[in-house]
Amino acid sequence: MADYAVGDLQGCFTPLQNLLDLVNFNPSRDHLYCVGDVVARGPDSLACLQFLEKHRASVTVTLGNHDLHLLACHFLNKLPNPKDKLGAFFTYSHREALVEFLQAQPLAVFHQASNSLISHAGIYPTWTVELALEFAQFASCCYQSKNAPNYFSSMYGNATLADLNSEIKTDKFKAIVNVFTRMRFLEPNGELNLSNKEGKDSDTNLIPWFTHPALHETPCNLVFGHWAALEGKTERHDIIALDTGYVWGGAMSLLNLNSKEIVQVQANI
Ligand SMILES: [Mn+2]
Repeated sequence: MADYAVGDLQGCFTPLQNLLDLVNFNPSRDHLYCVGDVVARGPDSLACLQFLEKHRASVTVTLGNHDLHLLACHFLNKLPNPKDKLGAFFTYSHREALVEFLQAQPLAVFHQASNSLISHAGIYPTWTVELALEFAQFASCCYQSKNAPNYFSSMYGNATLADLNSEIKTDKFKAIVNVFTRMRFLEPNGELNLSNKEGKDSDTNLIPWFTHPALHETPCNLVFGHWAALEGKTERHDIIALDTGYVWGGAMSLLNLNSKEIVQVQANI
């Protein structure tokens, strides 16, 4: 029995299969955590979702910005960004079960056996595990409620840290989603900077969330994806970046949560 975490699939199904074969993944015995962005940009988003849904008892996805975008398009009857290559998904007649599977997934999960918190973009540096899970729970209650369309329509745009404690539920939802799914850098005042997507040393005025002094001692191991420009490097053994940019010509990374061993499949370009 082993538990694995895989970096952003971004609609790339073949390398996922290759990685699972490499570790002899057995869904009746093992568990797969996807750090989110299982869809978009790559060629096989539909196949990724079909596979994950088929093995849903052995799969957990911590939703990423692209996964939420797919749900938003579904619930708001909007066309996805053509760059996301989601056409096959939105013309697939049995997509309801896939939507229902994705909507049932959390924004963050704590893996007890390895003392790891898994989420798409990370956690805000000052958060405890308990607070992170509380925020994740608040947000999933929003997008799993009958008011989900309302929350999806208010999801985009900047929010401030103060909005995390807002009485206005849609503002609080947006602020939580921004931390868990869109965060890379913080401004010197601690607010999120959502525009810089480059590497961690690209702007010395900005602070990568995981080098913030509050994380000098992490509350637990932190496992995340989302930031391909890091190329898997955080210079910390307890903060593990799994998005190694397969869809951009890099690699897909699979972490054994218990042993911390990582196996990779390289893109052939
Ligand atoms: Mn992402």
